[in-house]
Amino acid sequence: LTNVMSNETFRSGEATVNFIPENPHLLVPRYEYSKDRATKLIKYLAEVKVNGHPDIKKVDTDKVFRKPLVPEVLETEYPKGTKDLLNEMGRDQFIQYIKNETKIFYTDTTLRDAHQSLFATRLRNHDILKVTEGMAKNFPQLFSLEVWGGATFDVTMRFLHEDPWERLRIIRKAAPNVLLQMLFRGSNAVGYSAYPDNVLEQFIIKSAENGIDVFRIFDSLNWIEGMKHSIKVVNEKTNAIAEACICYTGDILNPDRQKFNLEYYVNLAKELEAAGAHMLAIKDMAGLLKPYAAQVLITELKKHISIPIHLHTHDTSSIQSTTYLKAIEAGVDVVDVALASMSGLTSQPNFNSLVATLKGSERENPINLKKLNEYSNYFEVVREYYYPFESELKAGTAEVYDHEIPGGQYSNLLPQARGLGLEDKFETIKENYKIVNHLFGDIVKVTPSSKVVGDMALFMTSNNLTAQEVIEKGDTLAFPESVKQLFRGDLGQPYGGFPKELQKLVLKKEQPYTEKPNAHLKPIDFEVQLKELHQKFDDKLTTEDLLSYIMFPKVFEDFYNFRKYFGRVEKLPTPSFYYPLVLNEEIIVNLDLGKNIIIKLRYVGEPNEEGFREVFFQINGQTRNVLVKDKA
Ligand code: 3PY
Ligand code: ZN
Repeated sequence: LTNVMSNETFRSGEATVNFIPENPHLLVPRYEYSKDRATKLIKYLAEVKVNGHPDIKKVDTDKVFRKPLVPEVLETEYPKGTKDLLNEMGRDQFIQYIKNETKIFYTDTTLRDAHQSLFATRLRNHDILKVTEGMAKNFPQLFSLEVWGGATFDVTMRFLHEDPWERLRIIRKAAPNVLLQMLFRGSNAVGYSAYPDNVLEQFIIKSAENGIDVFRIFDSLNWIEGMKHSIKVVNEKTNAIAEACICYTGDILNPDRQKFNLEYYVNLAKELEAAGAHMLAIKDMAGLLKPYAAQVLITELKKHISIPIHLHTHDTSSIQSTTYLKAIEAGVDVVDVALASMSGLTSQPNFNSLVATLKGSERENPINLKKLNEYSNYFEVVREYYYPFESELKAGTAEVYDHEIPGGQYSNLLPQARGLGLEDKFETIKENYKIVNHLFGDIVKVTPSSKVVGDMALFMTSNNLTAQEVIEKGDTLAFPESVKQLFRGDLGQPYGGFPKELQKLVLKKEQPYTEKPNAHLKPIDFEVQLKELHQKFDDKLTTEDLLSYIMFPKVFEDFYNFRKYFGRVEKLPTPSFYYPLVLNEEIIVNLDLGKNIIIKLRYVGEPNEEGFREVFFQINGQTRNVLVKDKA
């Protein structure tokens, strides 16, 4: 039986010969769907219809979304990729292979940093999964796909109501042949504050078990003590690659910015290699590494370390592809890029154009450019769904060399300012960001240290404070909580120490410390806590869920309850997840492999005396209704 049989037009006999060609989805076979699962989803759709999506302030009702074209995948088998090579060769030999190859390797960041930096990390599983298998089959030459970690972990639960572990597992399944990479914030794992060592350890082990092959480990102050433990755990407890970062800030070629000079970075890299890193990442989170600086830095690093070098940047200035060219000439091993339509501005440089540029050059790594363009075209259409989360940046800006705001933070700062009623003062906020950096003694700014600088910049802006006033009135100011945490030592120790005068003003009577931030945190008893988790929620929950709960207790609880009530909203196509359906709009929802249901919005009733509206749908032709409280 197919859905055609329950279609009203078809049953009324009014269908013409064009009816089936025009409505191919009606040929989808019907099956006995779980009423419960479908009911949950229509509760969600009804809620968005009546009250809108809480994350979206203004819907552009004129917007018409195009239909994304999923590129055809011709290969049936997965071609041999880097994951297969790692398995075959083992870690040490694989690392040697990466280092010795002449060709340049690529990491595609489309599924992690690109959307984190362009539209506030909102890319949903639904849009990811349509192309993961195809990307893995078409681009097995990739060094890796960066797909996890950073802000994706909490945002998937918090805003997308998806399980980050599930996301990792399904990506792994769809891309078994290519290395999968994540961003790991050292002592802060994928959170914003330090966790006990045994939580970091368990998190790394579980991430590797669920599919991570490359851990990019950084510390938000470049404090090596914040990274050592994670490097060691990856080394000793997994078969994965520990890629440790030097976070790049300042400008090594600027004589006025010599706090973070060439020698500083080379020393840090040597220490990371000695700590057991298998690869070095230069993490240029704000896109400050200029082309000629990259040439000098890579050349010098190559003289002093023997592990491969992986370069990461953000194209905020619009000139970072030339940084890659200089780095490639200087012998960098891997560069981070994003599919064309997901590249540029606060995201990574353009994958497609770089592949085209290197054609015929000594370090060319041939990749099917036609296919790359097809995947870019797919994301060009998909990206439209996320328009409310895009930053206002229209072109590259040289201002980034001044304010040094990381790409991933930039796309968040404007909404944050808007939330505080400061959106007209964005210029002042950027200026204050720079001023705060100098007040703080010129520090590395990346999650979470960048957030502290941002909080302080917003604080100064909303209170109309100058740098001088911060110092003069400091003993009476109630500094933001995150600023107190930074100066107390909760994020570790900055290079060169904290400015003492400001530290006193911020902390008042409290004493700072210089041990590792998690030195005072009690280890977690996983067995006991898992039991407690089972009691609190249900006994199907796993150690992975416990890790989500330990890191984000409130977010996890909300996610759990949301899913219980609304079900697996990740199954909904993205437009219907974010925007109200229009009357008689139909969507196809794939509940399980090959099991589709068709949901059609039929009617929205007037509010009753208690303010509830009855919303009518058809699910596979059968009428169903739900009651939703109208919050207006
Ligand atoms: C993160 O920590 O999420 C980042 O992307 C830092 O650059
Ligand atoms: Zn980044």
